[in-house]
Amino acid sequence: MKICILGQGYIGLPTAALFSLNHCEVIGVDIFEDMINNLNKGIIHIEEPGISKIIKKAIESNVYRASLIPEKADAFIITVPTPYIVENYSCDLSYVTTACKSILPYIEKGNTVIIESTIAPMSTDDVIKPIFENAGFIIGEDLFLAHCPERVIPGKIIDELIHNDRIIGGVTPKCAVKASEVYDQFVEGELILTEAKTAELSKCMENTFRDVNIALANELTKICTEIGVNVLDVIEMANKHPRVNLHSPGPGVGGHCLAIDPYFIYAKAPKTAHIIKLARDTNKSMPDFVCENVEKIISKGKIAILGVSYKGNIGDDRESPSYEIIAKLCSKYEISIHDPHIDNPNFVSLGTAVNGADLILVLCDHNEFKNMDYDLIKDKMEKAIIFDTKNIIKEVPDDIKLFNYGNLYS
Ligand code: SAJ
Repeated sequence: MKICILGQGYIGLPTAALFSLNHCEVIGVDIFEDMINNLNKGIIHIEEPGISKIIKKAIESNVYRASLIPEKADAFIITVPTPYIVENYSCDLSYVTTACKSILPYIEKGNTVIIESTIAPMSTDDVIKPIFENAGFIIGEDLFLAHCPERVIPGKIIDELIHNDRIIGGVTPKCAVKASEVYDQFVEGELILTEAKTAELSKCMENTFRDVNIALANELTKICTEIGVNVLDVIEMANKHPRVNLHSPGPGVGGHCLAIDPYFIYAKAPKTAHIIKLARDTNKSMPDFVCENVEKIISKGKIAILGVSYKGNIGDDRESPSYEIIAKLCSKYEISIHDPHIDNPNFVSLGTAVNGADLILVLCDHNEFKNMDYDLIKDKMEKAIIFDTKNIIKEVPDDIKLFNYGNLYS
């Protein structure tokens, strides 16, 4: 089977890697020329375990090629970004529709087109299907169109692409069957056939579920700080209940998924989706909460920011709350930034970041921050104080003061 994948980012590239490992010929298309040239040399732009080795092998065996232009194939998979439109929170389908239009010269009768990008409910039927119908195709008869949302977690993408169950939302039942034949090449989880609109809303709701639960934990943190209870102890105790799973509070919710997808549902039913919007607002308020508490700890001086990735152990800083926190703090404090997973010429080593700092502000749960070189920190800081917003530092030497969400009230 020949597969053409549009978008070679966090989802498209690992998906291309797995098809190429499983006897398919894969063309990976993207609009960034440098990325395409690098990919063809085996240079990978994302930090994700396992991908680099598979892509290098696939290039050597001529089963993977990156290109700026699509080619004829049996199946086309769209994995391009879907931001939200700031004015009304609706799903910006422009990258998806552009990608769909770009394959029109290459698709032939019998082909399958799959949208993996997260999209608002009804997008496939109302917006994407007409693009192919207007080009003369009859969906379900001579072209098969489906929405099959990706559900993988960065850091474990290869494993989850293979083992997670997969929702296959066909525009018609035959479209779903045809799309499932594509994933059958490598997916070992269950392929669950349904309608496109059900697949769209299921995917948006999965991320909304997580966002709402994180909001609950963040709200609990604010309540506990207000009334003087250790929120981390409360979460630990409550989670001993067999049917309770409070999530972890933090400095906010980042990434290209949870911080965006709930809005797609909200925009469809703004008068009804109260909890969904409130959860977004609560999570978006966390950078302010962090800054207010920083000000209670130190009123001036230098802050060493540790971590700008949107979550631990990945090199992805899209929608990271760290940037909002930095923007708010930099008018009042001197800021230095250290992140071992992000390549940025303005970022510095741990030693340089903490040198002369009055506060270390941990904003991301990279493993490197869980147990740091405390001798170095004590050496470089006059009075070592750490504020850990991810609650990952369990123990520090007696002469280092550690704040986390559990003791902000003290
Ligand atoms: N976070 C918390 N507290 C928690 C869990 C996460 O504050 O208890 C924060 C993280 O620090 C991060 C953000 O939430 O800033 C998102 O991280 P995440 O690990 O929850 O999720 P993503 O965005 O990396 O991946 C999610 C996953 N969705 C669900 O778990 C329902 C993944 O399965 C999806 O494929 C992905 O979104 C996507 O692409 O939609």
